[in-house]
Amino acid sequence: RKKSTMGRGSLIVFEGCDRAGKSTQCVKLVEALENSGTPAKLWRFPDRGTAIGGIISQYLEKKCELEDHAVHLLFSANRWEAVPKMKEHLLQGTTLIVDRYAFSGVAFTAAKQGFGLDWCRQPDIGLPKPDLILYLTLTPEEAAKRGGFGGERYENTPFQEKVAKNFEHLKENNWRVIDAGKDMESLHEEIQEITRAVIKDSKDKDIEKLWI
Ligand code: Z5A
Ligand code: MG
Repeated sequence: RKKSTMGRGSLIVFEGCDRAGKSTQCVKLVEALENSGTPAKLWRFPDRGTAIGGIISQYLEKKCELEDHAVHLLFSANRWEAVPKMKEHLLQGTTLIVDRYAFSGVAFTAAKQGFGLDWCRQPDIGLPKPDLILYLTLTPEEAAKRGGFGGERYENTPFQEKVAKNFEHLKENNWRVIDAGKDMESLHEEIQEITRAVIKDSKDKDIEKLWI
């Protein structure tokens, strides 16, 4: 495996509530990094393009029903199946900008009846640990201004409120809370500044393991 002499890439994760602008900012960030000569690649979970991701997609679109524990494990498996490729990119010096990760996995399942944060965390223990989590927050009123909910599973206010509470419990010191109510460009500038500092800082560090 080729290791970059420029140092490794960073693992940067976007998390946050519905319509916060994660996908929008991920795309803009990858573009800005690449334009300035920093190798970067967009990644997203769930990755609906794999066999496991196909089942997840059907579930989210309400085309099939799955037992809650089982679907939680599928979301986790969908991350684990990506790990070899992710590590390869990181070691070759490419920064990965990831739209949702294990934190969504935990926050969403733990919002269901009968699930605790601790059980939900178990299958994702040991995944590559992000160097930075950009947590985009938006009030329900601001979210409503960005259009209504889509038709997918979980897209309703009471559920999203529980999810937001769960995210609060998962925060650690590598999280940065971003007020996502600002305009796209100001957000983009703020996010770029934070991200570039982290990329510089993590170049020579080992990739750690999540929740270990
Ligand atoms: N899920 C799970 O249960 N377990 C897991 O392990 C994982 C996920 C990984 C699918 O996710 C669902 O899977 C999700 C969590 C669950 N369920 N929910 N909810 P997804 O990532 O596919 O969800 P999505 O369809 O991408 O929606 P989103 O993530 O909620 O949206 P977003 O990416 O944060 O926002 P956006 O698409 O960038 O922007 C939304 C709209 O606002 C759009 O019209 C933009 O043009 C507009 N926008 C964006 N930024 C701004 C600003 N700054 N101002 C004004 N308007 C803006
Ligand atoms: Mg999105």
